[in-house]
Amino acid sequence: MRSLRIGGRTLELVKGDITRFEADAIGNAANEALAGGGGVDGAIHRAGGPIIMEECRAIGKCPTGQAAVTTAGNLPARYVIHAVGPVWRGGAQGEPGLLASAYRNTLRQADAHDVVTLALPSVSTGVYSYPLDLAAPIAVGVVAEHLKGQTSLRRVTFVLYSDETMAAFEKALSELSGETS
Ligand code: AR6
Repeated sequence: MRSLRIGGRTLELVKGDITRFEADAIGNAANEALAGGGGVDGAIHRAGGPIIMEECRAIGKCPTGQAAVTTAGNLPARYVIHAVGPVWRGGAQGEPGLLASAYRNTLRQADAHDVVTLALPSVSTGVYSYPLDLAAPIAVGVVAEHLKGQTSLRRVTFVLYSDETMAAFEKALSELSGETS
């Protein structure tokens, strides 16, 4: 399953490069220092240009589980919401709660900036090694819950980079829709 309607809003899954996706805001999978790096973070800074790093430096740090907002430079978006997910350390160090919190705070930041369309990557499942089959249900679950409540968002799109990530998110979305129907 690749899309789900929730209270007149849409949660969808698309395969692709988030730096090319047109939305009011895109999410990033950042680190606490907001220092840039590899993965989707590197791709966003490369495509968006130096203004994003300048704004990250001005913000300073962002603790794990939180999210910080900058403009989006040359990207086809108005904002980048830098979410800091947890490093996977076996699952007993609060990782599920911190991952949920990173998504929840990203969605709150989106609302605070009147974002209507939001694109998100799969936070923590690359360099930070969070197992995909455990991360995907948290990601879609938090977004689905948020879309049931008061929000400016009308469409949230997970833009997923690999077939493996897409498969894990499709499974999680199917299971979620089974639970909610
Ligand atoms: N568009 C969409 N998804 C992408 C893209 C892209 N252009 N590029 C990679 N991904 P990661 P993390 C996927 O490693 O695990 C950085 O160094 C990727 O396939 O980017 O949260 C930061 O600075 C994976 O599914 O983020 C931090 O230090 C997902 O994005 C650290 O890595 C997340 O992988 C954060 O690690």
